[in-house]
Amino acid sequence: MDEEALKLRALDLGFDTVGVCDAKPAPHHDFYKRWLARGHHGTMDYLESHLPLKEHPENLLPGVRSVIAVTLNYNQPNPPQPGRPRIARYALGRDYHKVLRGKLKALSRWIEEAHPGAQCRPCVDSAPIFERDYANLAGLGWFGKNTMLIDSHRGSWFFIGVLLTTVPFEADAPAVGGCGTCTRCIEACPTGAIVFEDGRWQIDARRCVSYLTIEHRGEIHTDTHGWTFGCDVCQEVCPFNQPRESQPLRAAMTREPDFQPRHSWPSLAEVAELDEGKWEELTQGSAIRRTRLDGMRRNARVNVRQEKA
Ligand code: B12
Ligand code: SF4
Ligand code: SF4
Repeated sequence: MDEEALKLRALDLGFDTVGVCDAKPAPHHDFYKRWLARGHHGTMDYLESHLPLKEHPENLLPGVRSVIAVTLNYNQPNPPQPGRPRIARYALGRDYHKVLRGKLKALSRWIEEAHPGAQCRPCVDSAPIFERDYANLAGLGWFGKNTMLIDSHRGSWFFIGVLLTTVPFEADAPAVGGCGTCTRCIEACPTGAIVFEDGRWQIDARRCVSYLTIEHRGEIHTDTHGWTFGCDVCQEVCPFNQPRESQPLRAAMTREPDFQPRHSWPSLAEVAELDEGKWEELTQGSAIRRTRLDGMRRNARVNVRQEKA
């Protein structure tokens, strides 16, 4: 099938970039294993139980030949509002799992119509696959010291989705690039979560504000530096995310209507005491649900305490 047609279809569906790589074994599975062995995943036990499945996309779709990787920009202005919850940009609008999955399903249908008998499997975030690695192999970006996948022209404010398919498409070349001598994210990270070990910069999730406010259960004993859900500091400071005249796509705003903010949140003091009904209303169809009501209340309490200190 014509790769050109596939890519045009993906762009038509609203994705910002698309690339293809062969369905080969995960290139950095051993590094990931050592990252887990160091305990950097904290209590994200699902990452450990996914370990064997992550070795090869064949484990997710028998007969898979190609991995189609896509990106979708979620960037939008997000100035801090004193006294209100500080929510990372990726979670301001509709849950990205739903948005990307819907578009990837439409792409699957298109492939399956052209190739009767073909099989496809969309993966967004929660499937056991190294999304950044396959997106890198498909030419969509390289690894920054903050571990984000960075597109030299656009920056890193994008989600990644992958579509596994039994149809063989011609592969693109992997993306190349690098941070050079820059260390801005490492200096700016409020909790020192970007650490150099095992020959690479990586995140010790146990210190990362994003992990603490979203994935961690139980009390938070450290400062979350004003963040109530997620954290964007290591992207906000990255030079690849600063607007630049010679790079018109860099730091561009999202074109996805579903990512527009859905609600205006009540004050931190109110969020700290939020009831079930209001929580349901505020988080319907939103990725914020991941932290659960008790997590969001806890995060707001931490913010209130820190504002007073
Ligand atoms: C677990 C997880 C987290 C954890 C851990 C983050 C981390 N950096 O590992 C926590 C909760 C902290 C987190 C936070 C965030 N996350 Co997150 N997360 C994931 C998830 C589910 C798995 C990531 C993973 O495998 N980590 C394990 C470690 C070992 O990965 P790593 O350090 O990046 O190492 C890889 C590379 O360095 C490479 N590598 C290793 N050795 C070598 C050697 C060479 C030479 C090279 C070139 C490469 C290489 O291979 C390694 C394995 O993949 C992915 C979705 C998915 N299924 O992939 C989303 C994902 C990475 N997250 C995403 C986002 C948006 C975020 C946040 C921005 C959300 C927020 N605002 O709060 C933050 C950013 C924090 C940060 N700086 O990473 C996006 C990233 C998009 C992008 N442009 O990169 C993803 C891809 C989800 C998606 N579908 O869009 N996340
Ligand atoms: S998301 Fe925040 S806490 Fe986590 S590594 Fe980036 S700057 Fe540090
Ligand atoms: S801030 Fe600098 S070091 Fe960090 S990811 Fe961006 S370019 Fe790389």
